[in-house]
Amino acid sequence: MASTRPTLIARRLRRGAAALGMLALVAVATSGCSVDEALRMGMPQPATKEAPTIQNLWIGAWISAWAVGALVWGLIIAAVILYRRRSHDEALPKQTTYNVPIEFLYTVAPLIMIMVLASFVWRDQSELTALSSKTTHTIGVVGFRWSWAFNYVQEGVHEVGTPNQKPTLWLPVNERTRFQLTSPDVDHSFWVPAFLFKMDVIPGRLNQFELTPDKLGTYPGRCAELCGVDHANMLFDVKVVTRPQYDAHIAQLRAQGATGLFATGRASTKEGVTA
Ligand SMILES: [Cu+2]
Repeated sequence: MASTRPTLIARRLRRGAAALGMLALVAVATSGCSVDEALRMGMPQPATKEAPTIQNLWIGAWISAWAVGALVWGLIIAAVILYRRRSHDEALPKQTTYNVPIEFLYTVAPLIMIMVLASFVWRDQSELTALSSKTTHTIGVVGFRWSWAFNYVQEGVHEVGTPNQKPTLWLPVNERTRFQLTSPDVDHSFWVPAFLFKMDVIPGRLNQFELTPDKLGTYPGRCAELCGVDHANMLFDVKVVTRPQYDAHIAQLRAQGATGLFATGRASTKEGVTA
């Protein structure tokens, strides 16, 4: 005796789900990602105190996208299987048009989804871009065609790179640092992937943010805004070190004569940036 239709459909749906699961496993296994990386959805290991907030927002967005995707794909696959044409002489079923409640549903449901996602972005972005009233440590970042200069504002020394010689920004670990971004020429974007954070560097504007690097190490950074012929060479490194190592590096810069601050391209000094 053959199985009844509902059990047959259930079995096919289960097989389909198992095949999709296997496919996802193979995709992760062959992508070269470790399980840890796959769980972070491709984000690098976070190296600041604030980075987990960004990582959670990213993972949360993926989970909700997958949940919505699974619901939509599930409904499509179920409809294809349950309402498929079963014989050649089967008539076309009654077509549904101008169904106001359904049209209302698929207008309002995406709106609600977007509003929920936007509210999380709003909450985290406000927290991440808030500036503390008292900052102990300030770095002036100057993005120019085509490299970077880093001004150690309190210490009064600087470091400048060239397209052939990438500069290194030294930061003391576990100290909240304010970054002041300026450009004397065109738009650039200051991006350190391990900080899970980037911000545009705009001529005539002062963009600021604060982060607390909390893991010792050297992290690559780059310009994330196509800015001209040598954009690809706007590379730099960030070295997160202990306070004594940081002080030793500052003393070394001073001994090399890299005193004073590199020109930021801004005329105004009211936010504390020296032009
Ligand atoms: Cu650039």
